Amino acid sequence: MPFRPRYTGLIERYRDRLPVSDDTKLISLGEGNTPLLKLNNIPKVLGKDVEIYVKYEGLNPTGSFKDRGMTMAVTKAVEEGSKAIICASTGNTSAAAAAYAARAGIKAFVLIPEGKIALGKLAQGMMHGATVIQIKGNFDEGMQLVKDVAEHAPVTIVNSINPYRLQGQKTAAFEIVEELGFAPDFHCLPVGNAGNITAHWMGYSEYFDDGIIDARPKMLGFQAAGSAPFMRGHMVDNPETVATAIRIGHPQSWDKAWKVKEESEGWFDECSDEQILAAQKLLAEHEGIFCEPASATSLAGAINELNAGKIPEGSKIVCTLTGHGLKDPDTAIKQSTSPLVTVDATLDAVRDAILNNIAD
Ligand code: AN7
Repeated sequence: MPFRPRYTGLIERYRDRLPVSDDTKLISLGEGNTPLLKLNNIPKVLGKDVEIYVKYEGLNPTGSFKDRGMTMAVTKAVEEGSKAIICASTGNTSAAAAAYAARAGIKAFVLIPEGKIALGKLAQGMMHGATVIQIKGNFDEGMQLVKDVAEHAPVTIVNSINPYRLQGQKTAAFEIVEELGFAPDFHCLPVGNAGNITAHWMGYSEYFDDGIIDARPKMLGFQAAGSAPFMRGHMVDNPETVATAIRIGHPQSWDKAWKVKEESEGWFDECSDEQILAAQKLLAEHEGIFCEPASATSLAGAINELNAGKIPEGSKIVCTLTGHGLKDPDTAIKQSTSPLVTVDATLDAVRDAILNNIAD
């Protein structure tokens, strides 16, 4: 029997809505088609009458939503004859770039802020054979260096300033609409460079313009309080947050994101690191869903807006969980309060460990 893959990726699925031709060779790892899960327990824990759905983008091939954009960016880079790609990254973009470059048989160069990327993401970049360049600086400085160096070397930039990235990422909105049968009232996203919120709005708008949905969601963008240029109204030079994925002070899609806010009648807000970690834990402990800290910013933000009455009860909310929790095991273990019990390898000791903990 011939090999017939069950699912061949988002470009194949949405071919007529993406900039590819019949002859384009697709570089794919079977990305997209991620679960949309309705939260069963958290609304009860919060005491709120709301429908919250999470789009679990951590189940993409490299563990984040970046794969949606990267399959498009690398497909087009290869089509245009490029032999090398480059990006600056807080971690997930570099992991996706490294993997898709390996798949395509081209080179990847990734610039990351030294000491400020989660362990799993570093492992991915190195394992997929990218040249990992750690800089003694942050993402924003890395991004500027990438733009400068791309003028002097034969490399294609695959950060979200590459327009094909947002084209790929808009497909997340298509999937949500097809699964729900409507657009949610509110769509909550973590915001770093603001590429993803822009891409989602493009997707919803395309379906709206084609009459597939009759309303679009209010787009809510949430930032970590220490890295919140959209809240400050200007760029931030020394961003800090436990959510290293969104430790970004100079968002690349600044103008586009303000436009999304205006057009969708949405807004930006900020979450403290404590709120972000609490939301991450809430998802893990009450729903069995493990996302990385940055991703939990979408739920942390939704909870804040519900508590403030800015999202009314009865609303239908989608939160994008952008990356998998396994990306950042260090932060997870550091904040876990679950019992880790070490005992002798005897029946008595193990029985006691169970009896001591069974009451919780
Ligand atoms: C898990 O990898 O910018 O607002 O270099 O990894 O589209 O930037 C990561 C961003 C949210 C923010 N959640 O998305 C990078 C990078 C996770 C992320 C974001 C990122 P944008």
